[in-house]
Amino acid sequence: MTVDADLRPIREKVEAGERLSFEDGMTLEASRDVLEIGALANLVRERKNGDLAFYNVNTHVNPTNVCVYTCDFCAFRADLDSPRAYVLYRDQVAERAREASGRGATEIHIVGGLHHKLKLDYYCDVIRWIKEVDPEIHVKAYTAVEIEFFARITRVSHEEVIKRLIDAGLGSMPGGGAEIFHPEVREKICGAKASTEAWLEVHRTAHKLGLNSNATMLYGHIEGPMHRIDHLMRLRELQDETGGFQTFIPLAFHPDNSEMSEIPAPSGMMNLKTMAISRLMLDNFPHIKAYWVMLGLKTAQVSLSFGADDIDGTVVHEKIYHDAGAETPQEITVADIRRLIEEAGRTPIERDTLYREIRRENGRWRTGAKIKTPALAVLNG
Ligand code: V47
Repeated sequence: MTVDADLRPIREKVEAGERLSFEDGMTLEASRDVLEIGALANLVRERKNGDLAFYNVNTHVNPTNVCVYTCDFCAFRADLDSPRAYVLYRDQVAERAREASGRGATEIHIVGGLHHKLKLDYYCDVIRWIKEVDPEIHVKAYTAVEIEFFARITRVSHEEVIKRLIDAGLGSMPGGGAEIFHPEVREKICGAKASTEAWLEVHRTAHKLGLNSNATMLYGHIEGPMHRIDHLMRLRELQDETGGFQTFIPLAFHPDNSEMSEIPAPSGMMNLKTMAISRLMLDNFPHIKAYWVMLGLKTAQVSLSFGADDIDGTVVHEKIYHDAGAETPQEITVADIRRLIEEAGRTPIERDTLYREIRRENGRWRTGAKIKTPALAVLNG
């Protein structure tokens, strides 16, 4: 098979370590040569992270599924008076934290609905209830959409909300709620919630306050190539300014039980291509995550050669994707994760949320040094 000739100038740029332009992104999107795009992404992946593939031991807590917003893609949300509606209070959250702590989890990932009646104090308390059980566990909580909502209902600034959450024990922010930034799409699929500008501003503020965060892109629905490249360019621009993003996670749309259930889920080829293009365009993001819950274990494994260097963690209690028809298991064991990574020809390495190595001895864990990837080794001499 011959390599797509349109990709030759892009290979030259990638080999020279030059930044790709918006037009280059569109050329990648237009190409059907997924293998060459994957090979280029793999080159960048190995330059940044060698053959390491990161995972963590984590669990998810979704404090409530009640949400004032009605985003078309979401199968998780419920109305206030729905029989499916729930809110987790102190005992349930503490129980989840005890379970996670008992399993040796280093991270709890919190994301949920925007409840009509709960106040910011409740969302702070959720973090406190976890920290009371295990002060060592890292709480990665609340998307920029949630923080923007808390600021509005509390009538304080984003900065004030983030400070109060940090005070409660917040350690970092997940990347959800980004969806697609371009207004042509955002207005159609989730027009009511935080705007693109607000999402970016919340992350800018979090980075200024010393928090790291992640970023996502929900693809494979009504968006086109231009919207995806535009999305990646906006993230790259903010990362140039703050350097606070750690990981980018492309999220493949799961249509079941949503208002967009007539749209087919993106294909395996699209998933691999989007992963690889993300790696190539986001030259200033240290990590790209193949979130196995959403991709499936097999595609997540192959993604480790298409730009991804991280596959998230053990997860355990996931609702957002499973409500939308994900057929992946609720949880995988560390042994499964390590085997999956090793079979992909990579070296598994357990990390904490901030990419420090985790060392385990006698059933306890401790955080080691920041992991030395080839990119870090160059930076640190
Ligand atoms: O913001 C919701 C997406 C996100 C569907 O930061 C859907 O480490 C596909 O952001 N089909 C929440 N996607 C999950 C998220 C995340 C996941 C894993 C790791 C991290 C991280 C962040 O899930 C939402 C939305 O973009 N989503 N419904 C659906 N039907």
